[in-house]
Amino acid sequence: MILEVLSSIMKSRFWEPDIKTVAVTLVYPYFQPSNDNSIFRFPPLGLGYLAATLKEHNVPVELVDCTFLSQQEAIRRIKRSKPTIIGIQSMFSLKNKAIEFAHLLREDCELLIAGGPQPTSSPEDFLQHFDVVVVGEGEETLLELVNEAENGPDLSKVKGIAYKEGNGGKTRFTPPRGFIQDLDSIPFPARELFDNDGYKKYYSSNYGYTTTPMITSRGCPFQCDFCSRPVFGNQFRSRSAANIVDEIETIIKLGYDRIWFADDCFTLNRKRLLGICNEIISRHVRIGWECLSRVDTIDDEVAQKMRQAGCIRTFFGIESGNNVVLTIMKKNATVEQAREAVNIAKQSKIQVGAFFIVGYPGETQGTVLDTVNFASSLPLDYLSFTMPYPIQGTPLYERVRDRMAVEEWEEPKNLRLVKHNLLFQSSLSEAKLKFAIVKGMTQFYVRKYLRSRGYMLVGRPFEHFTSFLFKRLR
Ligand code: B12
Ligand code: SF4
Repeated sequence: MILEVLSSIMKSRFWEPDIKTVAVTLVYPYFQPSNDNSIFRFPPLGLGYLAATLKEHNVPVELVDCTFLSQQEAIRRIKRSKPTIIGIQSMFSLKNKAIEFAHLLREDCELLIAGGPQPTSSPEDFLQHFDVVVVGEGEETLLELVNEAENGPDLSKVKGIAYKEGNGGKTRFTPPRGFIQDLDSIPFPARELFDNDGYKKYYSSNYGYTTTPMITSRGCPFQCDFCSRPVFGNQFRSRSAANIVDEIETIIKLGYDRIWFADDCFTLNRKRLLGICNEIISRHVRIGWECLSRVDTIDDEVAQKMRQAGCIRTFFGIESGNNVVLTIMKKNATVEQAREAVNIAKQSKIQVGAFFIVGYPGETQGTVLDTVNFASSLPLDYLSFTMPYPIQGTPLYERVRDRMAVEEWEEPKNLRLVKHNLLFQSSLSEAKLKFAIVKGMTQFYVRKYLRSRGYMLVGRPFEHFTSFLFKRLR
């Protein structure tokens, strides 16, 4: 009798050790395409943050980043980790793969959770395949889900989620969680769970340097028409300069020689930016870095300080070479500002990359030509053109949703010359836009490598001839 009582007490929660019995496996279902040489190939920072929070609370956690794995190997690793909870990250482009994984892993866990930008903007699409969708920032929500999984679970208590009541019942949304205000309170991402060797090998063999991502702020107050900010929203929140540089030091210890700042706009707040640069300089921290900027945030003093603090390259979302189109995009910046920002950065010896979009709703063939001609005339070190991607929740999506040509984003086939698909019906055909992209890239390289004399001899006639062809093309 006494033994029975003792054993029932032992089994009760009172006797549980501090280590949780729920084990979590986090999955980034992205597979590197063959012949990949993208300058943006990163481990999943968001999952690194989730893993760090779980670890801080003694929750056993594993991270499976599929980037350098085969699907078979990825599934084997996930199953081998014997998870109670599987959490799968998804963004716009990973939706199909995340759902496929959910089906393959359904029997291998007790709770299947989707999280990330796409589940946040369209939870319903994921709830047909997952038990729970985490809406927004995941650190606190996932931890609470783990605690619930141990205790109940009573999902209705967890803020910031969507789930189906009963078996296939009504969708329930719990109250929103709200943004994490003190970003310094979040532990640094669990970088020891990233395949650092794999990423270093990838970068050093393709580019001769090694880089990894880090994020110093969350949220962006701008309202660009095509941009989806479901997770971090419009409220700009920043970490302190000291906290940022503390994390930079941990990255240096891992042996990387560059950092890619994944902030929506690293240069948004001038005072903050100068503060970070000064902290890097005063602590003698030496590492190269790259970041995303807006063209209206750069001036000479800022650029020089950035360079002094190690900035190697900055990327501007210039988007268009036509001010009317920039207004349609609600970019709140002009072509003139873009040229000036590129020149300012170059004068401070910062390399410049720029992103452009062709075929935006409201564009004419004239404005597309403005964009490719403007882009190729800039002294850029990196240039990319894309077609518009209408992502659910954006004003762009609302405008074209009735004329979507394909329901889902597909990874463009790697062997195609221009790796972009036009996802909606437009008066400017996909073939025409692809032609514009090839024209823009060719003009860019001709200018870059043939310099001004070569440009006058070859580049300019090429520009005129291809503009003529472009207008003829249907
Ligand atoms: C770095 C980055 C990339 C990298 C890769 C990212 C990676 N390895 O994770 C590269 C450059 C390759 C990339 C490519 C693209 N990207 Co991108 N990218 C980003 C960027 C700038 C930062 C991502 C990041 O690290 N965030 C920081 C971490 C901490 O946040 P997080 O990942 O969202 O994670 C948090 C939550 O989402 C949640 N969470 C995330 N996963 C999970 C999983 C679970 C289980 C749970 C519970 C919670 C959870 O918790 C985390 C912590 O709070 C974001 C913008 C942004 N601000 O996030 C765009 C963003 C994610 N990208 C976007 C897009 C559209 C693309 C492209 C389609 C662009 C294009 N036109 O080609 C391509 C897709 C390429 C492909 N083939 O998949 C959109 C996604 C929108 C959407 N609704 O899905 C974003 C939001 C940009 C934007 N504002 O439009 N991108
Ligand atoms: S495109 Fe950049 S500046 Fe515009 S809303 Fe998105 S993150 Fe902000």
